[in-house]
Amino acid sequence: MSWSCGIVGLPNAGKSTLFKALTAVSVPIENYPFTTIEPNVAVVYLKDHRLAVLAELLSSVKATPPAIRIVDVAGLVEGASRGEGLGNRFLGELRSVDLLIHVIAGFEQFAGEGTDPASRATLINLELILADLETVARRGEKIRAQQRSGSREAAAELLFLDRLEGELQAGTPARLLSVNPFEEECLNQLFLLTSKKMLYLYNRAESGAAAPETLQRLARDDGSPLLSLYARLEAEIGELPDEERELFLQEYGLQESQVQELLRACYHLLDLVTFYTVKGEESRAWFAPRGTTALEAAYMVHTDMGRGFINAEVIFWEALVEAGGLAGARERGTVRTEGRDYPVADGEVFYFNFR
Ligand SMILES: Nc1nc2c(ncn2[C@@H]2O[C@H](COP(=O)(O)OP(=O)(O)O)[C@@H](O)[C@H]2O)c(=O)[nH]1
Ligand SMILES: [Mg+2]
Repeated sequence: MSWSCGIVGLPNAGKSTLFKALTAVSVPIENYPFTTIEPNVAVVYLKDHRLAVLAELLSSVKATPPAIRIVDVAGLVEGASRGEGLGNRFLGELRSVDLLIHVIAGFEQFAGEGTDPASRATLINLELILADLETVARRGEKIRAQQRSGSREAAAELLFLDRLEGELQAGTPARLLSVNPFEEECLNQLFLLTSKKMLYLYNRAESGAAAPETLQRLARDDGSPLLSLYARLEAEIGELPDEERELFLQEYGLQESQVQELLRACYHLLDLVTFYTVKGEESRAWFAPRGTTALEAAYMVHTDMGRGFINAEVIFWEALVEAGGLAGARERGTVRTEGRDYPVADGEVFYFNFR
């Protein structure tokens, strides 16, 4: 299972520039260079200092950090929701992502046009809402037929669809709706674009002005985080050899590439936790949704581990490091044995026992 973020925004907002920056700053590791699946899809690895410490302690030959898929969703323009041009294909691509990175240009080229960044962001949000309204209408037609044959559940869903339609028409993204468990189920089946979490990314000008108040307000009202970075600079940093990168960052007064910060923000927004496994010569970090059980984690690592799951030996990564390894930790009694329903906590190392 892997998580993916789709980059959306108006043409020339800097989406492809950001995509380039993201792929270039991905952690270069042996046998796992960043993988470009398609020209606009890449797998990037996140830095994880805990994994680095673990891998060193356990003398792992290979340390595999967790990955996130990035999709540069070109072509989301006005009219995309009506399937104009390549609209349909791109909306299809969007449906499969877990989170939207909404890029808004803040550089001079756009400033001259006199449109406010917030109203440009609203334009894209509107396209997403229009696409969702179509989805809701299609579902409504299908359910109405069922209702005529007397289904009570269909009647209840129709009631919800009506409310949903009204909210979308009023400009409210589906993720902001409060829903009961039944409605949540209805919503999940629709795979709406505005159900996805969104992160606003202000592609700031070189001068480094912060995002304007209007955009800050829009993000706040939306309940979504707003970050700002300079995409072109980040893409340039990505092209530098490692040894020059450090100097370049210092020159700009940056601790590290802000792309890592962006990826971390995505990670938090997706509400993931990180767990670790050690197998033979490989230490590996995994992302899992908060609340994932030990059994589900075992399945993520290998279907055989899930199928034959007996239990899991679990230890917090720091305790493992302090004990100098699993044998030492067992002696100290800091390794716990947990069953299938144990919820994975962030930072834990799992040794699965299976038959
Ligand atoms: N001045 C400036 N130009 C940028 C910046 N980011 C992107 N651009 C330029 O804007 C144009 C469009 O960028 P691109 O990433 O292709 O936008 P996309 O259409 O959203 O994919 C290109 O000529 C970029 O070089 C930036 O931060 N500052
Ligand atoms: Mg582009």
